[in-house]
Amino acid sequence: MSGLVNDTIIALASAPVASALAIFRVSGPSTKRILKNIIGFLPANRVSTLAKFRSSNNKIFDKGLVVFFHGPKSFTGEDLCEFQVHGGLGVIKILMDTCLSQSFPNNIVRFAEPGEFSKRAYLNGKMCLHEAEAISDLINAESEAKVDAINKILDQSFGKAILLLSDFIIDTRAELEARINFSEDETGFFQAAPFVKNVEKKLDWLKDTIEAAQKGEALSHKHAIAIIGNTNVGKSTLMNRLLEKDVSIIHKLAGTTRDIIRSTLILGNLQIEFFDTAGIRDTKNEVEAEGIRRGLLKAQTSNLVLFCINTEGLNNSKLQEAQEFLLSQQIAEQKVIFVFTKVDLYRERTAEKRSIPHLKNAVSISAKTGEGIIELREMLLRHFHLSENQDNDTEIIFLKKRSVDNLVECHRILTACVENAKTNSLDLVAEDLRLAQVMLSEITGKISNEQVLGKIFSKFCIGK
Ligand SMILES: Nc1nc2c(ncn2[C@@H]2O[C@H](COP(=O)(O)OP(=O)(O)OP(=O)(O)O)[C@@H](O)[C@H]2O)c(=O)[nH]1
Ligand SMILES: [Mg+2]
Repeated sequence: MSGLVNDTIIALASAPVASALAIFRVSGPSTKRILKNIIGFLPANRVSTLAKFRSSNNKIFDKGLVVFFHGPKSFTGEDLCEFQVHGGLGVIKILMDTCLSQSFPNNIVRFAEPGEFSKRAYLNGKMCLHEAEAISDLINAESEAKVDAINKILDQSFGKAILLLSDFIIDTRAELEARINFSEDETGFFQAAPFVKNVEKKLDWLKDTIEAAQKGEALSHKHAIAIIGNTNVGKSTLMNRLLEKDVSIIHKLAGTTRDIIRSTLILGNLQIEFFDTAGIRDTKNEVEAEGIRRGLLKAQTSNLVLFCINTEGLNNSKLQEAQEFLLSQQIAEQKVIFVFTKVDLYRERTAEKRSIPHLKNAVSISAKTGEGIIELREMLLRHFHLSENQDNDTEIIFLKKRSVDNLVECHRILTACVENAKTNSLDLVAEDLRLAQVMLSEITGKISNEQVLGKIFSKFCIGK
């Protein structure tokens, strides 16, 4: 991306398809000149003005609204104007060509690169980097929950909290530098206790914010959940029960499901794609064996695996066998929920109540009666850091992964910093604070390099 702010950039801000209206943006030093050329006058600042638009060969090609924003009070911080024209491709082409005809060697007018309007806004101090990213996310947000989570970033409270934390770090660093460079006679003793207390408060905020961002992160993906287990344990019945529709064939014969059956469910704002798979068993049937292979492959790449085991005959050694099987398939147990199935039958047949092995990541269900299904749904959501009865007050924010990673790293560094403060290792505390500050400033973009910025903004829409 060019860093030449002398260039005036133009872009279609609405979709490049024929439509009733289109919005076309111009930003940079030639904006006024372009405007005067097209509509014959400079409209009042920030007032929507009706005008006739003339092409470079002085023919009227459309009539519409135009809004001029005098820099620096504009989105980009530069002179900026927005044309509202009829959205036919011919009109848009003439408007583009007319703008481009105003390009001169020292006053270039050119098409904007993706994200270039936002990059200029950021470079001109109109917004922090995380806010520019939030706007780009807002454009791509497909659900109401995600829009809410992004707006929590755009309302600036997050940015203010980061700045407060940053200021605290800067002040403490300045104090520490003085103590490192001057004697204690001159500066007095470092008061570790109030410092530690203060940092611990910041750590609490960081922890809450990271959790809120992890919840937000969960909103943006389709989560894949594979249902696996031996034949006939009730995988397809569970699939149908979870989806509340008849997607998989259920039959008392073992080996019913062969191909992977997929179906999507919206659960507590999450988009979940369930995959019912072929029951696992030794088989000479090549078609069935291929189905099993595909099912296990899907389990390996899924975000979560429901490993179904028939409650009847279940004991600790069966469970251990299952755990060893997961290991052999390279399926991490952290992404597995053991689902003990057909618990209704088990209850009927087991006279003395043998206890079902107790595991944190296990749930007993009956897909037939519905027992345990609510609990299972809650476990799925908890796995993705959400709960089914997510009320609106629960803090969910949406941040880019790079920002969440920085918050996590900042939390780790400040935790180490507390330990170093307790042992009065001031050099180490100062270094921890420096590193923590770098993490924060990368989020807001107060310190960043051109290469990183180029990468970030190139993923934006053109015209934004
Ligand atoms: N009583 C009872 N029967 C169940 C339950 N879940 C499944 N079944 C029965 O168990 C049999 C097998 O169910 P499926 O859902 O087809 O089992 P599966 O694991 O998909 O089997 P494959 O596709 O062959 O691997 C069917 O007769 C179901 O009606 C349950 O919770 N309770
Ligand atoms: Mg099945």
